Amino acid sequence: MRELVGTAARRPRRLGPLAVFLAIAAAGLAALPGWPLPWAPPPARAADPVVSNVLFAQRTDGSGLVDVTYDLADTDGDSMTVTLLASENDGASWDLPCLQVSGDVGPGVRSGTGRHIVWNFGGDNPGRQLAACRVRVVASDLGVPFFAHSPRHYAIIDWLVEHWTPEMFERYARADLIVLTANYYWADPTNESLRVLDRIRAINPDCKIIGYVLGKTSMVAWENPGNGAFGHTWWQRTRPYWCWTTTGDTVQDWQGQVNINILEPGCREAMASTIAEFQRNSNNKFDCVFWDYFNKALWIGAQVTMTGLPDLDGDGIGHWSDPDELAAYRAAEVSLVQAVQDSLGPDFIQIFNGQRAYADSAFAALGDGMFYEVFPEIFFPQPQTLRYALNPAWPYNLFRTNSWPRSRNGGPYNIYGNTGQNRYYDTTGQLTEIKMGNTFRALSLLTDGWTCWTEGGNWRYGWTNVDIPLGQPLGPTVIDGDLFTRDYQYGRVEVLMTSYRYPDPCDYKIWVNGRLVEELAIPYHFP
Ligand SMILES: [Ca+2]
Ligand SMILES: [Ca+2]
Repeated sequence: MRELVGTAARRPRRLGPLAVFLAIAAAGLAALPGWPLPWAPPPARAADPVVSNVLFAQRTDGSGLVDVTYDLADTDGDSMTVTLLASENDGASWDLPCLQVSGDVGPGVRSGTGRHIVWNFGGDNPGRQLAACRVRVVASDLGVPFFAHSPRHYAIIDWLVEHWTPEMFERYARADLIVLTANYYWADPTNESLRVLDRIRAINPDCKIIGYVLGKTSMVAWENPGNGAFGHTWWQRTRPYWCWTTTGDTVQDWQGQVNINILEPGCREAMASTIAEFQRNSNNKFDCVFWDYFNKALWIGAQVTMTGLPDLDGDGIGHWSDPDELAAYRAAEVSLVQAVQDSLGPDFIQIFNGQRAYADSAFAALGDGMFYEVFPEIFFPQPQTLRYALNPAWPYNLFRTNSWPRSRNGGPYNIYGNTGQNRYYDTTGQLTEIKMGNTFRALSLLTDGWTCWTEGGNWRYGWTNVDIPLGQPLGPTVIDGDLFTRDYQYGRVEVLMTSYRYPDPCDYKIWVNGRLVEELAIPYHFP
């Protein structure tokens, strides 16, 4: 991927009937290195595409159309995917809508001089007058488009991905936050030499990359050194702290995982120091850890069997009816988070999975965000789950919990995710998958949360088909009965709860500058 910026000249030219004018790129082109842009070019490969001579000019016929020309070269002859981006703030952000484009843009663009894009600026930005504008042309020879999206709250959670290709670096780098399983990146010979995290950051320096770690268990499979050096070290160092039941059985809360006793200071020390040691020694340095997970008490998956009751303090009283043990368990979670902060500093982000942070503001404030797993099925009372999540009168609503975590590290990072799949027959009789990430995006636009996409394994709902920029919010969400609306710099989002009942998603609409660009109102969807 390579890109260049057309430099705006200070020669605004007023147009006719549309009352739209736009600064016109004169000649100057800017090479990118050193520019404070959201995306920097990745390390050069022999056959990277090269974009040059980006120029643009608005037609003077009153049509509002802008002609963008550029030269495109790829020495190994790849077909390229070209994305046009625009900025009205001198490149501080690139979310000025440029959705209505034609010509040498999108997939299938070949090398050549004088490539030509027609941008319907007047259609995308009716009535807007700009004294200065910049455009960027981004070309990928790996088939990846780089649309602007806003707010910059797109997350990918992929606990399964382990093997990387050049195409994947570009595809994943479109997100603003990525959660990856730390054991696949710390001390893994292939991924250490690949420097996976640096490659993602080379494309998107603003992307926060988070290492998934365990908050209260060890993987049984990590006894085998072949399943990862970090995991095996974790297994060895926490082996003395396995949890036992009242009848002497081992405690498991999920298949393949054995619980470790975080009530023991030595166990917490082993966990925190192992995380800190591998983070410091690895080429793949995460911005943070994602803890899986912290609840107020142990929760045992239905598929796990054991005899007796978990008894972490060994007093013969089962976990759930032992007030001292429950208090100690909650205190141990706090100590564990503080131990990691003591080792890696307050700038090291910590995100909590699990239901404790959803309802405990003091605990949430120890970290930078929380993950709403299986959202909104878990925690929110069914079947009116989202009605609670968006109700300001309900104590754990998303507007309120988003104010609990720290903001010093760019957060809060409250992430809405669900790996399930939901389908319906649309108005044409076609079985259609609801892209839950798109639905969660509408909710994120209201609540300043993060919409979550996952790829790989059985999590196949992929990336959004509607990267659409709205710019910055102009104010808080306005609630009028079942209708939730919020205005943005370049558009508006509307969520309607009237026919909502989980698992059916809520209806929503998104406009860009007065034009409807996205709608879900089952059985209808657009686009
Ligand atoms: Ca190429
Ligand atoms: Ca006990």
